[in-house]
Amino acid sequence: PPHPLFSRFQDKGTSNGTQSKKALLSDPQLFDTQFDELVTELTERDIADPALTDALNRLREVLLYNAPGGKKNEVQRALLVGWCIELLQAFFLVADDIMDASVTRRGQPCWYKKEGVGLEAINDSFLLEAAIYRLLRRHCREQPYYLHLLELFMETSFQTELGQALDLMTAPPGQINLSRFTMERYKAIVKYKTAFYSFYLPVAAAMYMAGINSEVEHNNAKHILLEMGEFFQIQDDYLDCYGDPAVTGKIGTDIQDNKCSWLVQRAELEACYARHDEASVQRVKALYSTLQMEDLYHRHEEDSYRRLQELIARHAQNLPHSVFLNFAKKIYKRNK
Ligand code: DMA
Ligand code: MG
Ligand code: MG
Ligand code: MG
Repeated sequence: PPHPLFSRFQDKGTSNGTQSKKALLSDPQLFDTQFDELVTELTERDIADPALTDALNRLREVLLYNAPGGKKNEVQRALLVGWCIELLQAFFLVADDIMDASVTRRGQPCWYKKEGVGLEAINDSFLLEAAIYRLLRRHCREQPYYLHLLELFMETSFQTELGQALDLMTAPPGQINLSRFTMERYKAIVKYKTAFYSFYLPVAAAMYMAGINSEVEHNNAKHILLEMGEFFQIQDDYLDCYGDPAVTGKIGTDIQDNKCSWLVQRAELEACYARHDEASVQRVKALYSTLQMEDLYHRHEEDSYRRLQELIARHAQNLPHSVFLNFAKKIYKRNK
């Protein structure tokens, strides 16, 4: 299914790309069409020896009689649950774009920005959410994992809503106070608003459908996926500023919205600078290194050396240049 991990950036809904892939994956007839093609591939294309005709006809008969049927239902249900995750994402995004005063999403105007929609989009987001539970009920009610999926979707929604609450209350319009933006707060926001629904949810849903219910297994998966989700949101913050809207499909609003974005690093300095404990010192150094201070310094060193040589050439007319150049050589590229 169209994996929710990618849909925030890649489902531009532009011309055809992702949309047609989605249609293909959710259409039972196309699933059967693919099977027909596989049968042809196995029985006609690969082997050309006419002596095998009878055996290949036999293979064809065996395939057609035995392969379709059972498993396909599970695949169809897995695709359905994939769509439910897409609906959950759509539900959050329609509301998120209103709250973030965004302009575009997936390469088109945000739903609430459309002529005649406006704040009715709030109810539309509720409709998208309701659709999830109707689909799950219709298609999965008899399955042993039905209750697990229901609880998973509800719990994930709650976690995401808590994350959005943190995100919004950390960004009060017009009130600049960078001390609100701590790394601890940042991590909590992104874990709850993004990592659960974008990363843990799809894998957990698949695990439940495959009958993997153990809490230990789920916690192991969660451990990895939440970490991945945190990085994903850091990328989202980076792209909000540096991404190309033609590629991301959305115009960034984090600066205007006073958001606690990963790019706002001053609070980290305020928390750790002028402190004597080793952990604080290391956090400042980590910040320096993400800002590529080493590169910056070396570039400055080169520039400065070049400028000085020019100065010496221009201004040291009576004294020998070596007086200055020897001095310069002593300090440039020094490491002690
Ligand atoms: C999105 O955070 C979180 C949810 C729950 C939709 P965001 O506002 O940074 O996302 P985007 O950049 O896609 O608007
Ligand atoms: Mg947003
Ligand atoms: Mg948001
Ligand atoms: Mg964003």
